[in-house]
Amino acid sequence: MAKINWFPGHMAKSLKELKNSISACDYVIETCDARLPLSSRNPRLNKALQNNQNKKSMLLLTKSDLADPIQTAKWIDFFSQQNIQNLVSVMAVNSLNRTEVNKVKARILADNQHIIDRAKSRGRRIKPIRIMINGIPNTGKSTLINSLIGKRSTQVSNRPGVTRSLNWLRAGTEFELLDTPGILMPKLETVAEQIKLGISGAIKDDVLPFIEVACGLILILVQLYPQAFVELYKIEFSDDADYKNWLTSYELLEEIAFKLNLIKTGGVPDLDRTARRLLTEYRQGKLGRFSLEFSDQTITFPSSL
Ligand SMILES: Nc1nc2c(ncn2[C@@H]2O[C@H](COP(=O)(O)OP(=O)(O)OP(=O)(O)O)[C@@H](O)[C@H]2O)c(=O)[nH]1
Ligand SMILES: [Mg+2]
Repeated sequence: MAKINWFPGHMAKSLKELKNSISACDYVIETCDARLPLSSRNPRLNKALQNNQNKKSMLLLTKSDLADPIQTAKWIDFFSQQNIQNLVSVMAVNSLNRTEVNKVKARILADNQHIIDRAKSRGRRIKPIRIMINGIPNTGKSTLINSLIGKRSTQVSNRPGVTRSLNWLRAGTEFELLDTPGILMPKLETVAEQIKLGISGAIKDDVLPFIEVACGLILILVQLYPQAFVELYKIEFSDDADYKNWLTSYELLEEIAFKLNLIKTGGVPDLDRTARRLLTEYRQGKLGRFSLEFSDQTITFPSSL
């Protein structure tokens, strides 16, 4: 498979700006996608920010309404037990749900109580807590900010790479929030990583080979949720076939095309349309709440197509 990488100039520039802004912040919220919490974290970002700054941070697993709730709970335990430097809170959120966002708000206040107490004890005015929100593209940074503020203050889109510059926003008297552009790794190491980020929408669609990415989605779901395709498309699996390779996932894509009646003239399955349909429905949660990574189960991911 061709390498999928996407690291436009604005990301390199933003990484530098993030390093310069960290000293002005009290707290950092790192967003990652609850469906793929490992692959949707950028280790370079954390390293760059933690090099010389000891800011308390929260790891927020976003889009939890799209992820498998059992796996999300396990991921929260997993990260909580990791003793990650400066990490004081791990939570999951559906940023479109007010009750859940209020829980995040309460946790931010609890994590920063020492700042409020210090100001009070010195008889000073309580200043807003300054929070940097960072993470890879399309993990819902701007959406979370709008929900914390309670109105649409920063641009949100289902495409990645929408926020292009750092932007401070005020949320009442309690918080000042720094919206930041999503920053990916300059090079994605493994095919699995590339595929998962392609599926989730973190990589710009223009650089995605849709059919390969959809085959990757099939490959993952067949292993983690063996019943999914039986239930969704009434596909029958044979016991003796190996479903952990690209060829079978390609054949399954063809079968799905027939089941969805996406056929070109001459009776040929329209794989491009089928792949796009599958990915769109997965991203919108219409296929179901399927996570792409489990904390306690690894999957076979053949390296080439
Ligand atoms: N279902 C669901 N969708 C969400 C959630 N959070 C964000 N989204 C959607 O995800 C898409 C991306 O959201 P943004 O807030 O623009 O993401 P971002 O991290 O700011 O992206 P960049 O600025 O490109 O880095 C939008 O279509 C949002 O509506 C969530 O918790 N649940
Ligand atoms: Mg944004």
